[in-house]
Amino acid sequence: MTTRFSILLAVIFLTACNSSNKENAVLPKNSNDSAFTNVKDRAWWKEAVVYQIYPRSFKDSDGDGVGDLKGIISKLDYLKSLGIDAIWLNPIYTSPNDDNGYDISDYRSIMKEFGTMEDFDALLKGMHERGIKLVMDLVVNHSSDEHEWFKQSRSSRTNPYRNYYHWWPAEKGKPTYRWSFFDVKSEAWRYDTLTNAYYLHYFSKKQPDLNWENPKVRQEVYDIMKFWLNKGIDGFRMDAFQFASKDTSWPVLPKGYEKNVIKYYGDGPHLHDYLQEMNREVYSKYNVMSVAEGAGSSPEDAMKFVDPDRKELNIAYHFESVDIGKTLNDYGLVNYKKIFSRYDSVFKDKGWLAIFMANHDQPRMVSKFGNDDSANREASSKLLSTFVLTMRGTPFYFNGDELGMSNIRFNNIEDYNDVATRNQYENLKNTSGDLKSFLEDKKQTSRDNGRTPFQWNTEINAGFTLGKPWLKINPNYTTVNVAVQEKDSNSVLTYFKKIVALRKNSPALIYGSYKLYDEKNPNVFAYTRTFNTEKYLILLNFSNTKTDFILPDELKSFTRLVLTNYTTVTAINFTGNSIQLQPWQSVILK
Ligand code: TEU
Repeated sequence: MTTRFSILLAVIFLTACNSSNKENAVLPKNSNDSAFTNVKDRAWWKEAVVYQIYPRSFKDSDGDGVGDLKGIISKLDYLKSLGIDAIWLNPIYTSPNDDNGYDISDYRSIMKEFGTMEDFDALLKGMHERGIKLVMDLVVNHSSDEHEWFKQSRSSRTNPYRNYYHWWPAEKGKPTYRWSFFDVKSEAWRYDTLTNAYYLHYFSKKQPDLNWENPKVRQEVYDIMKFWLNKGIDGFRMDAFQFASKDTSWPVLPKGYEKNVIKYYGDGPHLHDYLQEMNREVYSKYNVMSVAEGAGSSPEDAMKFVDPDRKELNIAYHFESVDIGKTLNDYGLVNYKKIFSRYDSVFKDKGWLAIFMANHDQPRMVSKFGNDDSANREASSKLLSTFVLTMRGTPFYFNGDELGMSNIRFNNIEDYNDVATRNQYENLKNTSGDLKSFLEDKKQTSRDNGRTPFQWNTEINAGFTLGKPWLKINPNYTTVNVAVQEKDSNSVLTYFKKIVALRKNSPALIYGSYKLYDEKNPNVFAYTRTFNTEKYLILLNFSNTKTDFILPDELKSFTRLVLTNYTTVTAINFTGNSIQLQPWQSVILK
C-alpha cells in the first residue's frame, strides 16, 4: 500500500472514530425491514435476540428474598429498553426446589414463591404488548419425585403409573451402573424399599427420569405443551432433552464414560423418533421457537435436531463452545475458533444454531471468556457481547451479562445453594477428597456464580429485594448496576443496547455467511459476515495486551468504523496494513 493511500485511509478512519466518539459510535437505526426482502427462509426465531431470565434472581416484589413474576412485570420497561425480542424464562412451575425449579411437581401451575397464574397471564400480556416473546423451559427428561405421577408410580408395582418412570426390580440384582450428575454418590439408580426396586435419576434423587418409551408419558407431555402454547407462549427450551431416550436394555458402558457423558447419554436410540412425533403432535401446529438443550457431540449430531427436512426442532443449542474447561485462556482462542468454524461449515446452508457464552449452569461470561479484573472487565464484557451478537445463530444472552456482572467466588460451602456444588462437596467429604482445592475450583466454575441476584442500583441488596436475598449479592453491585450504567453513555449496558440494535437491523449480521480470517492468531478472532452487498468485518482482541492485526489484502476495503468498545480516537491506529487493537478491543468495520 502506498504511503499516500494509507494516509488517506487513516484520515477516513480517524474521521469515523471522531464522529463515533461524539455519538459514541453507531446509533440504532429505525426498523430496516426493506433490507431483508431478499432473505430466504426468514423466521422470527432466527432474527430474535433471546434474553434469558433466571426468575429466582431477577427481581423480588414481595420481600421474601426470592425473585418473582411481579418483579419481572415491574421491569418490563427495562427489558424493552434493551431491544431484545424474546425472553427465555427458567422454570416457574410448582416445584419443591431441589434444583431451583428443574424438579417440577405440577406442570400446569406456578411456583408459590413466584406468584400465581394471574401473575403469569399479566406477565405474558405485558411482554406481548411490548413486542417481546416468551419462551418457557420445558423440563420433561425428569419430573420431581413429588409429582403425583411419581407418587403413584412408587406406590406399587402394579400401579398404572408404574411405567411412567424407569424401575429395576431388586430381585434381579443391582442394575447396571449409571452415573448421576447430582447424586451424592454419583449413582443414578436409587433403591426404594417400598416396592423393593431401583428407580433411575440422571440428576438428583428428587428428579426421577420419565420413561419416554411409554406412549402415555409422551402424550402427557404433548398435552402440557399445548396447554402453555394455547395460552399464547412463543416456544420452549427443552431441558436436558438429549437424554430423554435411553437404551433400556441398560448395557454396560465403558469405564470413565462419565467424562464424556453427552456421548453416552445423549442421542439415545429413539430420541429423534420422539422429536418427530412431538413435531407432528405439537410444534407443526404453532409458529414457535423450539430448542433442545444439548444437541449431541458433533455438528452432524446437532444438524439432526434441526435439519428442516427431518421436521423436528428449529434451533440447535450445543455445548461444545461452553464445555471448554475453566477459562478460554486455558483452552486457547485458536481451538475455540475451530469449534465455530466446524459448526458453521455444517450449518452454512441449512439448519440453525444458538450462540451463547453463559446461562444459569455456567459461571459468568466475563469471568470465563473475558477478564473480570478492574482494568479489563468493561472492555472484555463489551467484546463478548459483540461476539455473541455478531455470530451466525440466534443469540441467547444471560441476564446480568449486559452489566458485566462477574463471578462472586464464595469462600465457604455454606454460601452455595446449588445442588450440584453441595452434593459434589458431600461426595468428596465422604471419600476424603481435597475439599480445599474443590472450593478453589468452584470459585471459577460453580453455577451459583451466574445465579447471584441481579444488580439494579446502589440501594440495599442492589435493589433486588428488601428482604434477605436467597443467595448473596456480589459486592461489586455498588458500581456494577443498572441505575449507574443507564446514565453512562460508555457503560457496558449502553454498549449492549447498541450492538443489539445493530444486529437487529442487519441482514448480514443475522443471515450473512461467516468467514474466519487468520485462524492461527492466538489473540484475535477475526471474521466477516456477508449478505449480498452488505459486509462487516469483526475484529476481537481476546487478550490483555495491545496487538496488531495484519490486514490481508481482501480486507483492506473495510474502512468505515461502525462500532467499537473503546471511545477514544487514539484507541485505534490504522496504519494501512494493520490495525492496532487495544486490550479486549472489539471493532466492527464496514
Ligand atoms: O442442565 C442439564 C445439563 O445437561 C447440563 O448440566 C449440561 O450437561 C451442562 O451444562 C453441560 O455443560 C439442565 C438445566 O439447565 C440445569 O439447570 C438443571 O440442573 C438440569 O438440566 C436438570 O434439570
